[in-house]
Amino acid sequence: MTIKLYCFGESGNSYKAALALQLSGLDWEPVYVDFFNGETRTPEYRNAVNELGEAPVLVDGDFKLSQSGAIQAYISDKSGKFGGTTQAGKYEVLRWVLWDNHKLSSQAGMTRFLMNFLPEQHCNPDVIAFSQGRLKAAYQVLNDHLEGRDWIVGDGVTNADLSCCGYLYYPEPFGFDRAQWPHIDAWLMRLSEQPGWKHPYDLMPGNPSDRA
Ligand SMILES: N[C@@H](CCC(=O)N[C@@H](CS)C(=O)NCC(=O)O)C(=O)O
Repeated sequence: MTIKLYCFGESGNSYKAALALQLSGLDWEPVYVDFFNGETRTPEYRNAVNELGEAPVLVDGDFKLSQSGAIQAYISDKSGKFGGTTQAGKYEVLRWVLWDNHKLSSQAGMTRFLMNFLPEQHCNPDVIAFSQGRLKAAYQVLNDHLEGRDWIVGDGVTNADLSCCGYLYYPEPFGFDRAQWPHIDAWLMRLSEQPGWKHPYDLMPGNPSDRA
């Protein structure tokens, strides 16, 4: 049965799940979530799709799951890929996924949203500067970790990579300049060379140009 992923192109959190599905080789298809017209806030979405009011959501037959990190773990269990190859490696992958969800992607997603998708009158430059400061510290951690390594954990792609990259391929400015972080830059390039890799706007429906 084809796995469905509720997602939209602008969503880096959705991208983490979509990319894991895509690279796993599992049979899947996207279901477009009209986030920018408020779909995730409707009672229908919360009742039928996700009580948390978020994308992504994976549906595999009768099984439904939200939270990109949980979805990635499900994909790993089903495909045997990206979850880490040893017991210690599995915890190491989980450690980086949790770090990403807290320190990297949540900040990057919010900063990108404030700088690109929110009407200008609602943007607070102090909030943006604060978030960018926290992000800089996160980029430093990731860049330092990637020095001398191809992948975040072990010697192949894992959910640690598929999580941390969630917002880093997007073209909209949010203060992340790949050229300033050479080890992150090389790692993003390496990941984009994996067979089947696609950019978020090519992998999921929905693009800022739809609203232009
Ligand atoms: N920790 C969650 C975050 C999910 C999330 O915040 N998704 C955003 C889109 S990127 C969303 O649906 N937000 C809806 C809202 O805040 O109303 C995950 O990793 O899946």
